[in-house]
Amino acid sequence: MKYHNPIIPGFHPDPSICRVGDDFYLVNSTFEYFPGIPIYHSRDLVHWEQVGHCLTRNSQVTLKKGAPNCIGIYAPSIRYHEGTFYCIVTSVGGGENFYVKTDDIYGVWSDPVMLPDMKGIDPSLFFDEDGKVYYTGTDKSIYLWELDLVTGTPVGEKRYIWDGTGANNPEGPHIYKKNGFYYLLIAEGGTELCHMATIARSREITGPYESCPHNPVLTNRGTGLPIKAVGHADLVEDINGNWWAVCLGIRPISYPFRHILGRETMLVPVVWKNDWPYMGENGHVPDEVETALLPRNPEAWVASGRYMPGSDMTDYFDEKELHPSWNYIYNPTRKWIALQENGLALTCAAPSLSEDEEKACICRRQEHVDFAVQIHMEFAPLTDGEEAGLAIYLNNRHHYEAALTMRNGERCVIFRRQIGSLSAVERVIPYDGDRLTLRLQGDGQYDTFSYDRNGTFMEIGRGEAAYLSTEVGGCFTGNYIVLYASGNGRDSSNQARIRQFSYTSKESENK
Ligand code: 6LW
Repeated sequence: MKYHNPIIPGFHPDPSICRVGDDFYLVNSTFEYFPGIPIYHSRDLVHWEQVGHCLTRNSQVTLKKGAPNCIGIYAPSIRYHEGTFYCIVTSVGGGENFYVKTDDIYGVWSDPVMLPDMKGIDPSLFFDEDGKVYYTGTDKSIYLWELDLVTGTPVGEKRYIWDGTGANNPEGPHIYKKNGFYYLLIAEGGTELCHMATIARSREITGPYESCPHNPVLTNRGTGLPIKAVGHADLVEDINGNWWAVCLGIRPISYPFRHILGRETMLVPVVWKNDWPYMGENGHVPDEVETALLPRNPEAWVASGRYMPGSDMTDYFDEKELHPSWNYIYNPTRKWIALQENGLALTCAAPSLSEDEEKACICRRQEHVDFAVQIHMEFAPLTDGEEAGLAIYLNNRHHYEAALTMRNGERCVIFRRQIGSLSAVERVIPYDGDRLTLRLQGDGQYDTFSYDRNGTFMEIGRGEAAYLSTEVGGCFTGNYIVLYASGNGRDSSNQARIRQFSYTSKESENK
C-alpha cells in the first residue's frame, strides 16, 4: 500500500493526534484565523475529513492583533481520556494557556479552563495510569507540572525535564508511556530547515530523561527530499499495535527555498527496537510511503460527504451554515458577513485587506501549488472606494487581488498588488456591469487573475507566487484565498453578493 505526504495539504501545522477505538482525530494551529483549531477524522490515517473546530465562539478566544501570522492560536494538543476529548493550546498575545473539552467530538466544545500559572507555549497533557494528569510545555526549555484539571491549578513542583540534544528551540513536547518507560518527544532546531524531532526516556515521569542514541529520530535537514523542515511530531498507536508519527513539513516551490502553502501535516510509520522508536524512512519523511501496516486499506475508503482538505469544492452559499473550510481573519464581526437566500452577502465595511483588522471576508486555504478558483459576484459600487473581489493572501502586507470598485465616479475592475510596504493598483479596466466572474489560477510561479468579458476570460494581472511565501512575508501560516468587500476606510452599508465559488486543482484526485 502506498500513500503520499502531506496527508493534510495546505496550512495545517503542528499536528496533534489521538485515537479512540479505530477512529483517529487530529488538530492543527490556526494563528489569527477563526474558527480556531480544525479537527480532522480518519480511520486509515490517509483520508482525513473535517469534523469541526474546537474554538467556534468569541467567548472561547479573542485573537490578538499586531503581529499577523505570528501570534494567536499555537500548537494545540488533543487527548482522549475516559470519554472526554481535551484540546490544550496557547493563545500567543492572549498570554494564556488553556484547554477546552467535549464528550462529543461532533458537537460543541466547552468554554476555556484557563491555566494562568502555565507559562510559555506548546502545552500537552499526559494522563498517567495512577490518575495523575501532567502538563508539559515550553518555557525556554521543556517543563513538567502536575495539573488539577478541574481548577486549572498546578500541583507540587514545576520541573524542567529536558533541554533536548543541544539545538535551538527545544519545544512542542508530548509524553507517552510504553513498556514501563516514559517517553518525551520534542521538536528542536526551529521550525525551518533545521527542524527535527528528538526523543528521550525515563523510568520516572519526572526524569532523569536519557536522550535516544539515534537522535534526531526524525528530520529532513541535509537531505535532497522534496519535503523540508519536518518536525513538531506527535505519536499514536493504532488498534493493531502499530505506531505512527504525524509531523509538520513544507514543500518549497523554488530555489532558494520558498513555501507558499504554509506548514502541512505529514505521516510516517514508527517501529520500536530495544525500547526506542525508529521513524519514517531512516529517520526521514518521504513524499511517498510504501507500507503494509496502515490500520485500514486506504483503497477501501468510502467518502462520508464531509469535507476533505485537498479535494475540489463548489459552494453556492445556499446552506444554513458556511462550509467548514471557510475561515475569517480574526474574530469576525458577524453583521458584515451573512448567508442569505441569494448567496453570501459581504458588507463594504471600513477595513481594507491591507489593515491588520478583522474584515468583511471569508477565506480558505490554498491547498495545492497548482490550483484554480472562480467566483461569481453581484455588486454595484455606488461611491468611490467601495470594493469587492477575490484575493490571494498571506497577510495584510502581502496579497494580490482583483476587484470591482468605483474610482472617480466610474465603475471599474482593478488589479492590485501589495508586497510589504509596496502597494499599487496596476490595472484599471472600465466596467459597466454589476455582475462579475473572476478567476484566479496559481502554478507555483504566478498567481494570475482574469475576468469573464463576454464569455472569454481576459487576464487582469498577475503576481509572483514567491512574494507571498512565508520566507518573504513571514511567519507561521500559508496562503489563503479571500472573498471580501471593503469601503476602504469608510463604512458603507452597500453589499456584494457572492453567488458561487469553486476551487479545483490538478492534484485533487481525492486520494
Ligand atoms: C510552535 C512551535 C513550532 O508553537 O512552531 O514548529 C510554533 N514548531 O512548536 C508555531 O507553530
